[in-house]
Amino acid sequence: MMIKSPLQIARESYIPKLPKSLKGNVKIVEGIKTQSVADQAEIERMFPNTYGMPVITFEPGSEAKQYPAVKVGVILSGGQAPGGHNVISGMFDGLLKCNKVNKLYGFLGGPSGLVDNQYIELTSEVVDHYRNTGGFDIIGSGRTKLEEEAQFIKVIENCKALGVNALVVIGGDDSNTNACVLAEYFAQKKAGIQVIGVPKTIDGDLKNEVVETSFGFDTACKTYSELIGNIQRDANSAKKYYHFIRLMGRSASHIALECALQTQPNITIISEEIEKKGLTLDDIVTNIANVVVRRAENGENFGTVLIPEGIVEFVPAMKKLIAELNDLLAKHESEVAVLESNKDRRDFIATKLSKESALVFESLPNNIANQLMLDRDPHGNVQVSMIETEKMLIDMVKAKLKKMKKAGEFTGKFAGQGHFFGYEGRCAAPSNFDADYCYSLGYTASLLISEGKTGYMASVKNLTKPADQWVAGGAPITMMMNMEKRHGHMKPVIQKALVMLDGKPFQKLESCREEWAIGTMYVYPGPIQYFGPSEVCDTTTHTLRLEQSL
Ligand code: FBP
Repeated sequence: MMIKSPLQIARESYIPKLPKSLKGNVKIVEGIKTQSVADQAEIERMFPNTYGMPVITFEPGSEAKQYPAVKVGVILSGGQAPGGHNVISGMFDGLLKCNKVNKLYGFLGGPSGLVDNQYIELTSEVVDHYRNTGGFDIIGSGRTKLEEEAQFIKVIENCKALGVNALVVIGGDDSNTNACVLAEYFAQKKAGIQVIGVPKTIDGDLKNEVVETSFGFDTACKTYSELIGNIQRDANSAKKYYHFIRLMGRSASHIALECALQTQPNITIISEEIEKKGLTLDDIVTNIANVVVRRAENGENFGTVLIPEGIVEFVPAMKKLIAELNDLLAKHESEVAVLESNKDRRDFIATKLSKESALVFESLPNNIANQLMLDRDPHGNVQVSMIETEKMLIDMVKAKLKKMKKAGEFTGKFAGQGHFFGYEGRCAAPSNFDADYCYSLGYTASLLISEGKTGYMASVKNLTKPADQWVAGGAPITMMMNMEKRHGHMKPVIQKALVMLDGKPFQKLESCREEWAIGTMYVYPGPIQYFGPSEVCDTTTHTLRLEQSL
């Protein structure tokens, strides 16, 4: 039996807000033919059935439509993000609104559930317990990559046996890439199974002209910002520690940037800026040390430093090293697997690297070098959440300050505390924004299915406006794709959205940096509020508000 907290019970009766256009009869409006963001000829050749479709918008319609009955399967894919349960409840309600006999099945444990035929029927008895809650535990999630034809055939067999004629993949860029590949395969094979994607990820890196933000980013950033604010108040009270806080987000620094805008820490590292400026690790350490020295001159031997978890992939020499490691680890997988110790693995790999990368690799602390050699995830990504860069930077800053002290350039004190925030925010109860956004996305996905669409991602736009002015529709996933190297081979994938250095959110940070570094201008956002004034409960991220400000 599920034990519910008082807040969970109170949130069960929260009715998520829907865009006005989805509340009554709906008509579909199609835009012009689309193109992929890059590598158009190659993507068109690989996706002949799903390339070039138009963007779709749902607008209020005058007639009630008779939608055909459908049986829909849903999976949650990849890392948890607040609001996944609301996508499912929005789909469930939307499907029943389209046709009372529609059915929804949840495949268990992510994409592997589709292949292994593990599922449950999602009835109101199940769904109602999960409305407005965090987590993906209603059906679980996983990171299995569906890429072998044998897996696709199994999925078709399992769907046919259950009578499922549409699948919804709730996932990030890699999972939606999978959704696109599946949609194309099913279309080619005339399997009669539609595939719709939903943009999920706390990382905020699945966004483009048709997807304004991925769900979960809002709640996760608010959760981390609450914690950062608390730490800042502790730092400002005790006045004795520098807190180095690494934040999840994979390659992109959206989470670090958003949390910085919410909390105004002393230093915020943005990976994309490091790459653009070609900064070395030593440059980063020197910049931090200089702020420590200047704050010490004002008698302030404390502070906060935000570090995006993907930073190592952006320091040019490290980036080159990681690219070489990715290829080498894929090429020599079996040889590396039989080596017994980390030292053996490091020595073996060092001999295969280019001279330049071997030097960088050997200069790293052993634990960081070991972490860089860990298995890639099923999509070929370095598991940056396992690389403890906050500890590495504390050690390097400490060493630099020791030298500066000897040279008479630093007279203060330095004590570092490392933190890593990621898992703390991924299953938080969704903010009102994410509860509404996710429910609307799920509802939109059910309409896309009922309209017979495949290869589309549900999209809900105009998100800084009140929810009834949001604009719902769908965008062909192929329009988001380009070719990238994965596991040593060029593959079609959804292009990741990194922080734009000419974008308003970064420019805002840049304009405040000096003031926030030396002054102590902390903001303490406090916990997410669910009940109370709209400006406290419903406002979304600084990132979205700045991006959409005129
Ligand atoms: P998705 O890209 O699947 O949404 O996952 C996001 C994320 O939370 C990253 O921020 C983090 O690096 C990674 O998942 C951690 O993966 P895992 O859950 O496998 O530890």
